[in-house]
Amino acid sequence: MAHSPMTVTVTGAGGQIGYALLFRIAAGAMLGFDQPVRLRLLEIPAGLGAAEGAALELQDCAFDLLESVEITDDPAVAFEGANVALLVGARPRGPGMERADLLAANAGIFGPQGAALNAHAADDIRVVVVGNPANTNALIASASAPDIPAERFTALTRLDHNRAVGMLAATLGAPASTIADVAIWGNHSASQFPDIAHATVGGVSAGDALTAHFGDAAAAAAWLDDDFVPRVAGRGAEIIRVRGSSSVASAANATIEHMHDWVLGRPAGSGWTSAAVVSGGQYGVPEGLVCSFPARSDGSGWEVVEGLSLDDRARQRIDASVSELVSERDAVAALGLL
Ligand code: NAX
Repeated sequence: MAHSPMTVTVTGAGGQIGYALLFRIAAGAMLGFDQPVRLRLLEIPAGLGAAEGAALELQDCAFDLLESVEITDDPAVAFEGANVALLVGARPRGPGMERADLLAANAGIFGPQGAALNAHAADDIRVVVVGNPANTNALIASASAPDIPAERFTALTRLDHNRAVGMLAATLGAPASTIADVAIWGNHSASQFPDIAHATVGGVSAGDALTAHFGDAAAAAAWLDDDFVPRVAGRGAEIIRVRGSSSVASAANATIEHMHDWVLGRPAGSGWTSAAVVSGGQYGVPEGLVCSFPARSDGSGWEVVEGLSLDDRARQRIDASVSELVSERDAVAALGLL
């Protein structure tokens, strides 16, 4: 039986990541190759021309699944009946901008967008925030949407997850498809903790595979602490340095995978992934923070993978990232924005 169309709202649709997202969504990569979509593109006035240009190109693709494209600078119009919202547009850090200024500027975007989602989105709305600071922006949007369950607001750490998988695969010379159960904990920032303690490579523990690769356990541990963790956490800056521009295609790909797995479930036997979801207090993370955890989805919702053992090193790194999330939340609350 044919599916009824789903409405997908993309904010910042005229930007770089927007351009890399729209065509794959319209082709079916996000919601299924049999799922018609209606696209709503939200931009600020300065970005409307770029969004209109993308819409012309979407028309020129004549996608079978694309029912309509609507472009607007009004969040109420953009989120009307939305089933899926990808919140990509955000205020970048300008010269001399302090962290509090950045948080406040983004609260001025994500607060009103949360309120518009609350008033206009469909009952089954699912939101992923990509625009930085993504975790706290998701918290702000959720706080402004009291009628939408907090679990429907997530932030993107799938890119960090994929970076960790890719780096492990490249180091060990193993296909990425053989790597399972990597985890990203904490904030989508330099404080995040990419964790391979429970990961496997072709069914073998990643720790054992690294020990074999580096010759002994101490060398493998040094690589993890001095190379892997900082390089995954700093990969965005590395891409800017090498490419001359920030991550775009990989960010769009991760956004599509996050929403695909949330709506359609993860493929059987594929293990867990990472997603920033509202904490229910798991692993001592304060309730209500939007924090990255190892997470599973069967298509009904994200479920944090519980019961994993954490050694002292992991505990310290997770605590450090979570305390950054707490300080972001407190800074926004101090401004009266939560
Ligand atoms: P661009 O500057 O190319 O595009 C952003 C677009 O958002 C612009 O077209 C702008 O007009 C629009 N915009 C700004 N305010 C808006 C508002 N209130 N409503 C609607 N649209 C608005 O940036 P791009 O490279 O696309 O990156 C977008 C965001 O993703 C940035 O905040 C960036 O930091 C963040 N990222 C997050 C990642 C993650 O893993 N969570 C990784 C990639 C990326 O760095």
